[in-house]
Amino acid sequence: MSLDNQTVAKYLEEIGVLMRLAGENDFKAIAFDRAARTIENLDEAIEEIIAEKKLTDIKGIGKSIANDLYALAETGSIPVLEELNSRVPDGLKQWLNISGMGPKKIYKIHKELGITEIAELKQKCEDGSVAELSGMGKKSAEKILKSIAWMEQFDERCRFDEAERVANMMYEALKNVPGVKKIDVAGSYRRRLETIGDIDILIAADSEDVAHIFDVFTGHEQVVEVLGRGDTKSSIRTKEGRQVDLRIVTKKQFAAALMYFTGSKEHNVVMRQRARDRGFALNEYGLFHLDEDGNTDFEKPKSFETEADIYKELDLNWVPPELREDRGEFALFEEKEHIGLVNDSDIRGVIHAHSTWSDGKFSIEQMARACIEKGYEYLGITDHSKTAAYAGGLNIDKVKRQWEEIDALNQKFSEEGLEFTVFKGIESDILADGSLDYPDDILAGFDFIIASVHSGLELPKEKMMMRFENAIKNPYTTMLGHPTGRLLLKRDGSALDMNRLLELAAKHNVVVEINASPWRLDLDWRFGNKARDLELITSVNPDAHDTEGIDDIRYGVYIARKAKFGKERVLNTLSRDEITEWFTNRKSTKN
Ligand code: DGT
Ligand code: CA
Ligand code: CA
Ligand code: ZN
Repeated sequence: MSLDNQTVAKYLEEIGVLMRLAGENDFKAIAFDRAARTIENLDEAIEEIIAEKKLTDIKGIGKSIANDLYALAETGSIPVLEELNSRVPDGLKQWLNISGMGPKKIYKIHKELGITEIAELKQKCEDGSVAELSGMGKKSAEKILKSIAWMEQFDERCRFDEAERVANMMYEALKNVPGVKKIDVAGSYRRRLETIGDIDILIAADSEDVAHIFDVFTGHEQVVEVLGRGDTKSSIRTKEGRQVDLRIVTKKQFAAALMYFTGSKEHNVVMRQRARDRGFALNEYGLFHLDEDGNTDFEKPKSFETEADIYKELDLNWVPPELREDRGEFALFEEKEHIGLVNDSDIRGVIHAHSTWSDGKFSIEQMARACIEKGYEYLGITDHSKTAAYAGGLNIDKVKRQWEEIDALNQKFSEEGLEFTVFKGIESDILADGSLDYPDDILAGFDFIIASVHSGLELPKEKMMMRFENAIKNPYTTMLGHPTGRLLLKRDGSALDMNRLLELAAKHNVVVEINASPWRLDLDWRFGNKARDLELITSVNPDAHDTEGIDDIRYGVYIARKAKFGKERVLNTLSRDEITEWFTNRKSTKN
């Protein structure tokens, strides 16, 4: 098996978590955490070090962990992990999905109340038993209940990135099966919705190939349950608990079926009405003439090859799937062939990234070199500000030393002939009264400032709006970070009057980021029309805490498209020179 550093780190991390769930000495667990961090940040490939049996040469890796990893490389498993996995009750592992529940807290409740299932935990929170435990209290019990409710409510949905893994896996498994003429993923996945219910795959094939294709689908190694199988549709559940629907149609029906199963339902309703208004019936099988009684005349199909052909028949240009939500796309595409949505390749630089100076996993130089490798022209580094002490926020002294490091780094890049700039940014907390986290003379030293709320997210709407209004009016604020603070399927966002917030931002020339982390995707695309009316500028920001996190930008681009942003309204589509000038101008025209 191939073992990259990330994979090995994940194994070690899992051992640390399970040890705590098993109530073992924290020292042992910490050793695994630390080894995981070390290996993750290693420049050399861990696989080679394992092969050379030189693991104990690495600082922080003792003999015992080294032996665990040798076993992993040889046998594909780690005995201590296997043992922990069988010792820790499965029910307890589920508790980790409850937002705010760490393994130590879980073990404590489990041990003191003798329960292992989430249903039991719920009951013990309700009857007051959890509140009575030392270090807990009524508030904690209520919080746990709320988190469980959240979890249950959203159990049936998952984040886009989770769906993407499953969708890609099934797509790859099916695309080359004999008889598959066309294949596409439809549904909310194709519309790039931020959370996905089930995954809808569509295949075009002849009827004699259907049974065999369904066999491959339901027999896939990741399938744990076949939910149903008919002549044209089959549904399964994967190991991760995701439902996948596969529909097989004829090649002739494919375009209509793809459009139908891409949805959204709301978009389809309007399309069907447009068809009727023009004497047609539109359904998943195709476009047909209506007979004199107004019924679908299946004998009289209208021919078409592609989705675009169908749209054309209904006096529309092809609507990109992201926009099919009945939110103004019909008016736009009656007129225009396209509306110039931003693309992945338009993004020229990376804004909003953390380094080891605060809670990131890599140095500024490592982050910068990763950006260079990925073809970007600049990196706007934004570690946390001083109030975010839990995330290693920078005091003034550290800010100044970071600036020196960035200056030196830019010097080094230019000596190496690299046309790359690291900009001095900060992710400043928006404090309780809406002020930023440093005195003005320090704020003035940054190239740009992202202002974000990280505490007091649950304040009443008026209070939150007051904070944001002050932050927006602060001349040093360049952009707002993750405006609602939501964590998808985990934590609700702050109560905000988003329309008013966007109006204020536009008025004061403040950019509102689309935080591209698949956990956030915040600004919500549903405010895209408002943003468009206001000519608001966004920036598609990965909020990267490691080099891999930089790639989250593409999720942000999906959302920016869904929110109808064109390249001209996305800040980090500017080139290095352009954005240097933009930052300079922004600073000199403090409003
Ligand atoms: P999801 O799975 O909840 O994230 O959202 P979708 O949009 O993927 O919904 P799903 O899987 O129930 O159905 C896929 C598409 O099929 C949906 O977007 C539109 C179409 N569709 C399904 N049921 C209906 C229906 O009753 N009426 C109409 N007009 N379209 C439907
Ligand atoms: Ca779906
Ligand atoms: Ca479905
Ligand atoms: Zn943040």
